Amino acid sequence: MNIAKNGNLKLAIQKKGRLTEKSIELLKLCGIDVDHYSERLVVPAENFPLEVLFLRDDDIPEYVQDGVADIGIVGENVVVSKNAKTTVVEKLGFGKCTLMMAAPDYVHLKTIQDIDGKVIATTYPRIVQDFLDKNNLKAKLIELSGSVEIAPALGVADIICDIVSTGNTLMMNKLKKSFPIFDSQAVLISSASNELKKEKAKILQDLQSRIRSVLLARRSKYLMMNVPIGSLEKVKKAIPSLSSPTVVPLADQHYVAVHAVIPSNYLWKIADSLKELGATGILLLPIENLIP
Ligand code: PRT
Ligand code: ZN
Repeated sequence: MNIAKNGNLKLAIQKKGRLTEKSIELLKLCGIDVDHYSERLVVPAENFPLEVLFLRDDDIPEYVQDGVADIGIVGENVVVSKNAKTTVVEKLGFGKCTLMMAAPDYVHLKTIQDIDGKVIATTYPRIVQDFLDKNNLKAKLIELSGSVEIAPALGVADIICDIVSTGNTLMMNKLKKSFPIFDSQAVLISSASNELKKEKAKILQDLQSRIRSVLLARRSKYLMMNVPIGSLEKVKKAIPSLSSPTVVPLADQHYVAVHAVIPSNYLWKIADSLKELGATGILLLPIENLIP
């Protein structure tokens, strides 16, 4: 692979899979445009000192560990299962899934102890073995690279331990969820042994603060409403504002407009009290970016 030896930060993301679009979208929200429709494996960002390497997700932890890429975006499940020397720099809040034990109806799996002595098919033997050790259990692991859910029907294993997101795949294969053993999401990783040169460390710092702003914006909403001036102090107390609310005078002197950034989903907890305090025209808007 011919990677330009310029001072740009090298970010590895999944070439084609569940995390690809979301990774590109996150960069876009950070103001960084990457053309990912070409067949090139290395694509320079258009407006940021970044080269994006498109790789199989399984290879990303090792490439980051060895400094082929400076940082990478990959599922936490892959990071742990590859056991590469990398550090999680940021949890990214997408690609959420759970590694879960599941069994056919005819297998008794009510308590964790029922796992003892079973044959378990999985793509993640390291994570499963860790779980077994922590719980003092013994089981035989069969490592499969895909289609884990058909292993019980084929008589290859008693139960499986696989990634579940909606649960549809388990249902279609007549398997029942039992014990969640690992919650995963996409994470930003860097090498635990290769320290970045000063220039690159600065670029990473800039990228990280942009990512943090995007994540903060995702967890927040912009609340706007008109409030009777007599209730203003009580309304201010009711709002769990991330910054102090902005109060704007209105043509009608009995009312003021109140704007505030609040955590997503919080409005439903306070909507009734706001109405009781006479708030009208309550409007909640998404925020694209939020620089703290
Ligand atoms: O080709 P490459 O090796 O790069 O990709 P891949 O096929 O190994 O990975 P990919 O694209 O399937 O998943 C990338 C990452 O997305 C995973 O490592 C997880 O961190 C995350 N992720 C999130 C998932 C899922 N959700 C998911 N549902 N990874 C896999 N699945 C599979 C699961 O294995 C099972 O077969 O989807 C099925 C279950 O989904 P539900 O929705 O039916 O429950
Ligand atoms: Zn993979």
